[in-house]
Amino acid sequence: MRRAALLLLLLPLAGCDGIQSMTGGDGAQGAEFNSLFTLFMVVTGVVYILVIAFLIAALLRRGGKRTDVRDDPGEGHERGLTTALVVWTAFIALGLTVLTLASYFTDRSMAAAAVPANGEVLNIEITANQWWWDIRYHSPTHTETIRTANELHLPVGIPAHIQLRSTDVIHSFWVPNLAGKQDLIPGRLNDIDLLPRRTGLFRGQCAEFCGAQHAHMALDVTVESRDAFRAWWRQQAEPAKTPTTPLAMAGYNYVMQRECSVCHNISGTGATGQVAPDLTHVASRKSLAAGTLPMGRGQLYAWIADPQGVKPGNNMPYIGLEPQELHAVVAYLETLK
Ligand code: HEC
Ligand SMILES: [Cu+2]
Repeated sequence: MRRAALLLLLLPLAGCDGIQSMTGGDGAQGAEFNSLFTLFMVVTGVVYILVIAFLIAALLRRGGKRTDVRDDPGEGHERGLTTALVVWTAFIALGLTVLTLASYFTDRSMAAAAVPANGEVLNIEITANQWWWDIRYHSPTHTETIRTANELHLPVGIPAHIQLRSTDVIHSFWVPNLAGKQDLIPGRLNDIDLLPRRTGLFRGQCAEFCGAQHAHMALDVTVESRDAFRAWWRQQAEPAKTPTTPLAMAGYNYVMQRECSVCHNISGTGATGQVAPDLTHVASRKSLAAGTLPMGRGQLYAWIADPQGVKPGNNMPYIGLEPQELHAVVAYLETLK
């Protein structure tokens, strides 16, 4: 029983590792913050232990005996007490000064991490929706923009400046491996800076309760080399390819002629909807519906056949497709690499 309780206590620590972890220091801002957090823990921990130690010492000394308050403990005792109080106050003042200075310098180095030495910075715009992330990348000159959803690609060592908006309720952008949280608030522009320090796959998660599917509002984050990032950018900037098989072609026709194209955008086609995830390269992503399902043929079938069954309450309606139409639509979506 005791052992089970102990194991249960340790359970939250399982969250301290891997792709969604605050302790990895995979981003400059996150690492800075972790050092500050550790310093706060040490200083406040020492103060806490001292206070408790003095309390216990006082209780033991009193030894349960009643002492008469009128008993004069003597002048030496009073002087000792004064010295102790002065030392204690100085100790507290020193502790607070250390924490204040550390906060100030952490703030400065976080700001410095957002400003690259060579002026190279990535401009990204994220709009939160119930319950998915709409993501736009602007080229340095803002002449070219690519749009994707629920996935972030970041080149290692290059600061990313991200503007954050919301179309409906308050959400919170959080990639624990890289940095702290920042809210996305309707009618307001917020921002956050990231500086990834190592390559890898991470998981972001909306961190502000935003409705029934809040838990299904995740973000795949890929930190990669500059070359890999450039290749990804080039591929995302391409319009969708025209399908080559008859089945995929039938799916293309269905998507263009039916309601899908009213909500979804597919670059290079007549689908220009703006209120749903951009599908131009949907099959190149790692997951579907903001991390609800991994990307794959079976999951595409499941999603298109019954989006409300997979993610109840989300803003894609059930569309009654005939089996042949479903085969065709999935075959077309799979070509959108
Ligand atoms: C009324 C608007 C609307 C219509 C019509 C619609 N969708 Fe969607 N679709 C959405 C929204 C909103 C989402 C995001 C849902 C979420 O993750 O919460 C979505 C998500 C998707 C996704 C997953 C995208 C991703 O990156 O996770 C696919 C694929 C998709 N829709 C395909 C289709 C197809 C094919 C059709 C036509 C049969 C269609 N949709 C019709 C609104 C719509
Ligand atoms: Cu949320």
